[in-house]
Amino acid sequence: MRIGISCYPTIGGSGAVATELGKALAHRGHEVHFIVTDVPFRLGGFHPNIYVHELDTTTYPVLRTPPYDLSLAALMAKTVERYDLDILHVHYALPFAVCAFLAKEMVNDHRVKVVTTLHGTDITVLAQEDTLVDVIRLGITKSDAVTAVSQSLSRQTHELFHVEKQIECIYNFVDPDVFRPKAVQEVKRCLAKPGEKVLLHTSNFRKVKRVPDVIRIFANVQAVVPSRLALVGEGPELNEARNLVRQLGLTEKVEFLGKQDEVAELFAAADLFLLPSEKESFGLVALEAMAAGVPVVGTVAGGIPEVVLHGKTGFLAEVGDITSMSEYAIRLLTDDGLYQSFSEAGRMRAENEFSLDVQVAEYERLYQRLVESE
Ligand code: GMT
Repeated sequence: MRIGISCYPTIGGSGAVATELGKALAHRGHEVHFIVTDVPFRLGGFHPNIYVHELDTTTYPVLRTPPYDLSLAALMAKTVERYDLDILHVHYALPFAVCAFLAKEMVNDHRVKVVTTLHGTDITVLAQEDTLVDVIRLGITKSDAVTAVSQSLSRQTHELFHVEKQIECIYNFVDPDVFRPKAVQEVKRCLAKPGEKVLLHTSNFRKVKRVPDVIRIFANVQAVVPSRLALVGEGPELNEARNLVRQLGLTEKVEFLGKQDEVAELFAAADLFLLPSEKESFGLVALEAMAAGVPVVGTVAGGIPEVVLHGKTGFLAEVGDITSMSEYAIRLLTDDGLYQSFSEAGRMRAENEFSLDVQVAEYERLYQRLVESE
């Protein structure tokens, strides 16, 4: 098949999923066209069967802002026509589903099918904006198929947007050959002293991630278990996080690593992953941790319980329950037998339920069904 993919190419779960999906589809012999504002961060080197079409937005003094969405829709339409695309798969309702709808209108007679994958904040956060609800609903209803990355997100979309459309759940995935347990002594030495445990958190440091909870949990843990905290990523709450670390006197024990493209080795070097989010449609980072054999301590928010099995591959508590999460973390880090069983169960769950091969085949089946539905 010939498949167009649009996503946010910057660091973030949706961009990572869209890019890995594109790479996997290309590897399976499909022709993949990324229609994007920048080269996606996870694309890496050259891949046969992959084409990148970068957006060049028009500026003109009369236009107060460049008409980014319209230019993107036009580029989608051109790419559909030029490469005779079968599928246009967009990741994030806003603006991509609406751009894809416009593109389809522009190429009126074309049989291209639009698939929209909902990733989370497009639904759970932007639905709070009255001005955007109708436009997101339009994108959803005009798509030929809509998928969500968890059952929880699919349910929430129905509740918030009152759409009748079927929203199929196709879970996110991980490449178990990339994210796997491995001895990474050098990385570990950079993060901690011998005998210390490494706690890891990676995110875009937005409010919903509750990074201060990560730091407070770590403060409790390090008082009992010799340990360090590695924080990966950056975003609006970064300064607040730095201030809190200073206030709690933890500067020597917390490492701010900033944005990192290659995180598989960091996961492999960690002993525990913390994800205390208040909103999380799936929690790709939790899955990556499990694939690396690292248990997760987090919250029951959104789709996290569909990924992390409480009492088997991690421990989950209510949002904001720092005390329980600290106790769970200490329990895991001080009980070798329990730790080993969680580590193995997490790895096995990632391989069996969420591996790249399993979930990419789900998308292929969906595409095939749409192409044959003419
Ligand atoms: O987590 C973020 O804030 C980034 C966001 C994104 O759009 O890239 O992540 C969302 O999509 C990921 C991939 O499907 C999910 O794993 C994240 O749970 C989801 N984030 C939220 O729902 C807050």
